[in-house]
Amino acid sequence: MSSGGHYVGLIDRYRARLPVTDETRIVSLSEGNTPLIELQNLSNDVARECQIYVKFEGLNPTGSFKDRGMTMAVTQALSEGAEAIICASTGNTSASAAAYAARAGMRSFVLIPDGKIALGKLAQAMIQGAVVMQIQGNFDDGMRIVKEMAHAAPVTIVNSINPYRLQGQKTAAFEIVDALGRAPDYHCIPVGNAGNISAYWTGFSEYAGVKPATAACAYCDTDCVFDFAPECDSRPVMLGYQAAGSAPFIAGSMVDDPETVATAIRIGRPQSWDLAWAASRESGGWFDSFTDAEILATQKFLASSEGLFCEPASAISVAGALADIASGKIPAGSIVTCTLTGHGLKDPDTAISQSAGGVIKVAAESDAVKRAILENL
Ligand code: AN7
Repeated sequence: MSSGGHYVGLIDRYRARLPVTDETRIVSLSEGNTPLIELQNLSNDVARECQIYVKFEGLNPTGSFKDRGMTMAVTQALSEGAEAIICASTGNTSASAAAYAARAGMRSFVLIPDGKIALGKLAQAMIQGAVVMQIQGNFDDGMRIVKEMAHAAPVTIVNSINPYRLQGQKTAAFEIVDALGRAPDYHCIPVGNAGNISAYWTGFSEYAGVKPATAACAYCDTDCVFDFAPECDSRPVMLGYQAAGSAPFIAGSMVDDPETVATAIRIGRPQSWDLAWAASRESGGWFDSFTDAEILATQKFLASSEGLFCEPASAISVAGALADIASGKIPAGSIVTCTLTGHGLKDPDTAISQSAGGVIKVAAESDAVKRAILENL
């Protein structure tokens, strides 16, 4: 499929840096090319300190960043002749896998945790024709079983342990540098299974012409990044944020019973543990955690002050940026980018439950509506 100037997805846009050839049949929904939006309505103190931009990944075709990895993983699976894909998921991976499988004419199997999945994500997987298996366990249980299926059934795993996922996801870092004309000083990102922070580090490193010490490269272990002139001369410090009840990177070890309102990142045994630590160490970054109350307050702030409705897990990147600017860990004058990984519409229940009083019952009469307007101006 050739673009002829019309945007047809991230593989087409960055094909020289991705593991495809001219013959590859690309499975795409025109994902990527998401906006980088500067926050405008922060309190004066914070606003004076830094420029903060959000990469709104909720505007991908299935409403999350997972589409970047899925276009690459399903394209590869199809080129290898796979007939079916499988993943464990807290929700977004399943929604994306189901969509790209439908696009490719493949079967998809998804394992989701018992309860604790946002309604929108479940709806997506179901209507897009996935075989949805709700297991009596959490994401980590699902991940263990999916890995066992690699040898037990004819299915290709499309969780981020599939290196093609990270190759697709690294393009978000390219887009940020392309949009800013330089690398940010700090990049803030939610961490669950830890694939995305690893992919961003790969992307930022590749664009700076530096091979990361621990590379997440699907198709070679050579110095291929040096085939390109660098696009920028620095890499950001990588800051990974977790929910307090699901924070293995803060604990320094795996967590058995992860809990958080941010169900997307309710993960205790991240698969990309080593890659994420490498990204953090190499970049001089850190991990931190935030409570559910802090996560929800930031989600509400972004929606009500900036018009940016992201899901709870995504808001943690901005919670982290604001806290680290306030404490001085991120110095004044920095350019800070935050990934908003998923759209708020994914999880309407959580949004509604924290907006109590947001709906006023009014009689179907002009006077009553006028009174309500004047009382609420
Ligand atoms: C909105 O869908 O793991 O650290 O199974 O949906 O790369 O895992 C989702 C993860 C952040 C964490 N924000 O990214 C899944 C799944 C949102 C997410 C993350 C997820 P990783």
